[in-house]
Amino acid sequence: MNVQINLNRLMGRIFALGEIGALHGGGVKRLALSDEDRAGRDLVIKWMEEAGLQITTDVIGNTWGVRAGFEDAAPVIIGSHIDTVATGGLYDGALGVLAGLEIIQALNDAGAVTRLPVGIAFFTNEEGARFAPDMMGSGVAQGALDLDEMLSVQGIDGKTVGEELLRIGYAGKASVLALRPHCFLELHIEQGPVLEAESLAIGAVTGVQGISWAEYVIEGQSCHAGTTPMVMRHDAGLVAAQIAVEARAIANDFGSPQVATVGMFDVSPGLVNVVPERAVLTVDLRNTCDETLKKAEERLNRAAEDFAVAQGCKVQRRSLARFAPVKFDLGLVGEIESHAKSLGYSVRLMPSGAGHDAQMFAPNCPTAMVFVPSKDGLSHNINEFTAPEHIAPGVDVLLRVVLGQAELVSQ
Ligand code: HGY
Ligand code: MN
Ligand code: MN
Repeated sequence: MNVQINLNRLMGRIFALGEIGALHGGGVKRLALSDEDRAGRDLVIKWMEEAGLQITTDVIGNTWGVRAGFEDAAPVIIGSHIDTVATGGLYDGALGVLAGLEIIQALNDAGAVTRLPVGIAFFTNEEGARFAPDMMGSGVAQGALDLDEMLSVQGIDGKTVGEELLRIGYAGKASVLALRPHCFLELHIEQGPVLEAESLAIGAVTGVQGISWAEYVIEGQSCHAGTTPMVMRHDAGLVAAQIAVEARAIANDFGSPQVATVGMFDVSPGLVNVVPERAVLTVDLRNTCDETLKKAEERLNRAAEDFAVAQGCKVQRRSLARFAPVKFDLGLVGEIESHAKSLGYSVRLMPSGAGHDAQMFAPNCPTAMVFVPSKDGLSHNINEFTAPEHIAPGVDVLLRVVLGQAELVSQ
């Protein structure tokens, strides 16, 4: 088969995209709909144009480029995201988009004809770090999230999705559900320790665990740190800390795969000699079992109420994201596993701990993901790293699944 991946070209593009939003000391910050995100989008679209793709942008800024097939039919789509968290790496999301572009380029270089069109896509705000929830663009594109509701979401800096989409010039014309793939495939770094710990090359991903994000706002009363007796205090900071400790206790009591994270924690006025009158924290709970995740949510919410009452404070909970666990297409997962084996790569089935755009496509078309190892299991960290020799097997396997699904007619 002379459809050959050019690993150097792919790595060159990963590093070039990584220049956009590069942080001093390494890592990348390309928060959704920021100037850096716009620049990253512009660069990937330039590469899509150079590859001769038919490019579309939809009403929430999702963008895809399609290479014509022998038949004018639903395309095989390879997608992911190019937005990052504030302490992001070069590979989370970008690898999936640019590996798709590399596969397109390899098809072009070989003059290959596929029966079905093949396309690549990047989705708006996969991370959810600036605007919650995550997987926002792909969720809207696949009917899981309401467009108007998402356009009005206010970010951590007070701007709305709709305003920022217009500002960066990516409020497109294509409607929700305009992207209807034959199947959806995503290559992604594992972002955890499993493949590296087991010295495996490929993860054939069986699905994505359930995700629950909530914001807790606690209202207490500021008072003098020195003169106010402890029994008279309504300390919002204490209640927030108790909620944070309870979140960890839930993860410890439930055991793996239950995880709990307090990612944002803020007390005000935040002064050394003032008892906090207000506190805000976020709690990210995840589990592969939705029933258990619900139990974790219920226990945390009960505890939050009890802590607040005990301190004479008020607590408000706002849901920021709630996605049930998702299963990927068994046939496609099997193809990933068998291609990996026939190529001589070690492979295992595994669930995804992280959320991904693929999970939004799973209800609507056959969908699956390929994982490659993350060094030290690190991601959402500026030291995120996957060596080129660990990327290559993932692209190899993805290429074969794409060729199988799109059906190579000639080359
Ligand atoms: O939070 C997640 O799992 C993904 O990185 N958005
Ligand atoms: Mn990602
Ligand atoms: Mn991420």
